[in-house]
Amino acid sequence: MSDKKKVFSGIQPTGDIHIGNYLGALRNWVKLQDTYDAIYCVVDLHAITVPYDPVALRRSRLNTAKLLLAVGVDPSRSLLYFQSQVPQHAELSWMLSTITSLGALNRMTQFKEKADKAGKNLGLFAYPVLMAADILVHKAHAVPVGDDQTQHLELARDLAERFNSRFGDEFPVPEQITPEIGARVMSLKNPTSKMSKSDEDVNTRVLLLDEPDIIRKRFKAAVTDSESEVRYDQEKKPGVSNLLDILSLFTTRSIEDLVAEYHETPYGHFKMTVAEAVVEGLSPVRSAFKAFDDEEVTRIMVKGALDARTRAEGEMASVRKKLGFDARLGDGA
Ligand code: AQP
Repeated sequence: MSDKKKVFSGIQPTGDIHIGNYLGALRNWVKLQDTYDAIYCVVDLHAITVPYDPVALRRSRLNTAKLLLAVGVDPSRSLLYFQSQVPQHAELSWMLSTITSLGALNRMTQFKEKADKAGKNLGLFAYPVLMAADILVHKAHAVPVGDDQTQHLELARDLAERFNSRFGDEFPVPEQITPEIGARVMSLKNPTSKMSKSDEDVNTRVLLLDEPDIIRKRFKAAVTDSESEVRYDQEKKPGVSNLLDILSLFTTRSIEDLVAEYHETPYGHFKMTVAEAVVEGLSPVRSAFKAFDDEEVTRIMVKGALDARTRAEGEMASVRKKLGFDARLGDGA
């Protein structure tokens, strides 16, 4: 095992991955593989907290894994697996739930938003505890996520500290890694809300596997404002600012530089410039996705799950002991 610090993150296999997921989280996943012991997970147990179809889930979890490989998650440098295949996540989640206050869960804004659409169930309410377990089961030091996950990560940090002070030092308190630009990519139709997989309106987002003409169509219909100047002002011009963020991330040019070039460009033309940058930026992802076959991806994920189980089991021994479960099977204790 390496001496590097550990980084953990997960993505739900609910629906298709959009450029918000990519710019806010996945690009960092890929970058961090070089400097951290990287552990990445398709969090399929989280996906069943909202109504779903098991047949569709089977397909979308495999496609999500394939997309992670296509964006550059490299199984020779990172551990990649399905959460449901590593039972230690659920075990630690139960343990952590016993030190989680209902008040903390009641304050979670994502639960309120999702419960309004999907209905309330205990799994959805306890989702942030399972997310904390996902991170802590690997004793991760850092978590690359978009800023919509800040509140959940704070709970994970609280639970690590609470466990350590009650039962003795066990978990590092994980830090959040969020990109400076792209931490919250906004909806193309309602630029004051984040781009989201579960938004009913498909025009709000661009998926990593969208065909070039669909990408152009989405940007053409993107909401801007009634002015005619391309400038960065998140409060007064959220639509244009969001487009500038996206263009900056796909071209690696600074916002300042882009504003200097495009400030007098008509919105229609500017939107097409953004669309073309995204089409070009996503083209290698689309090709890589097509090149993977299902069996190969399944093999990678099975190997990942076996390794992840071994590692999680190694970490759980001292957690169990601290909680008073230190008998070995067969001891009769
Ligand atoms: N709009 C976004 N901008 C930047 N980052 C984002 N993320 C999500 N939306 C944006 C980040 O993507 C990672 C994976 O997200 P997830 O699958 O765990 O679910 P989520 O955060 O709930 O994202 P979605 O796409 O909006 O899904 P639904 O609609 O199901 O809620 C996370 O790191 C997240 O921060």
